[in-house]
Amino acid sequence: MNRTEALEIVRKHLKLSRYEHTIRVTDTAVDLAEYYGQPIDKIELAAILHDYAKYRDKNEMRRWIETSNLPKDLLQYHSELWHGPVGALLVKFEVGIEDQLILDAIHCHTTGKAHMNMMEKIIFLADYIEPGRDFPGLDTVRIQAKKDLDYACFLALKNTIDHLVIQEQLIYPDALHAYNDLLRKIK
Ligand code: DGI
Ligand code: FE
Ligand code: FE
Ligand code: FE
Repeated sequence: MNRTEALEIVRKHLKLSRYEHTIRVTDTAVDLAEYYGQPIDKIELAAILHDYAKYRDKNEMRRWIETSNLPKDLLQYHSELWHGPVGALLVKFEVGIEDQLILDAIHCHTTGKAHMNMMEKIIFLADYIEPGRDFPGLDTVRIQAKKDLDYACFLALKNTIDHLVIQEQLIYPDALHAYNDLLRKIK
């Protein structure tokens, strides 16, 4: 499946603003893939499809989690976290993507996880730093993205977790596992 075909598919599932975000994530991810010598076509496809399930009905997503082998603990956390894992499932069964590296990167793009591979880190980070985003501290993360990928991912997680703590929101364990894993790597 090429870029144009994949974009046509996701366009039908997204609002215009989310589709535009998807294109910016894709351009950012391809740039990082080139910079780090990673497989460009796969990373491009993962980026295009990363928010495929973003607008699925909450009850439908809950049913997918209940009836598939997705982690059941997701149901105890904010439904905003469901579109990555459910997206990976639907990209496989509706879009026909079989490549496990692509599916894994879609699965963990919101929270991260321990021991992320290059493709997972690039998708996770591209989603966070794409030029349409404006979080506090983002300039530093953008600079670090091309200096130290682990440190950039760590900063993205730290900022997100900081924000969630201040908002007194639950933190999904995979986000903490990602934070701990990256902190050990950069120390
Ligand atoms: O789908 P996007 O908006 O492009 O971005 P995303 O998939 O990274 O989702 C971002 C949202 O997910 C953002 O509002 C922060 C939230 N998030 C990330 N990790 C956690 C989390 N929310 C909770 N409650 N717990 C987490 O561990
Ligand atoms: Fe997302
Ligand atoms: Fe993200
Ligand atoms: Fe996104």
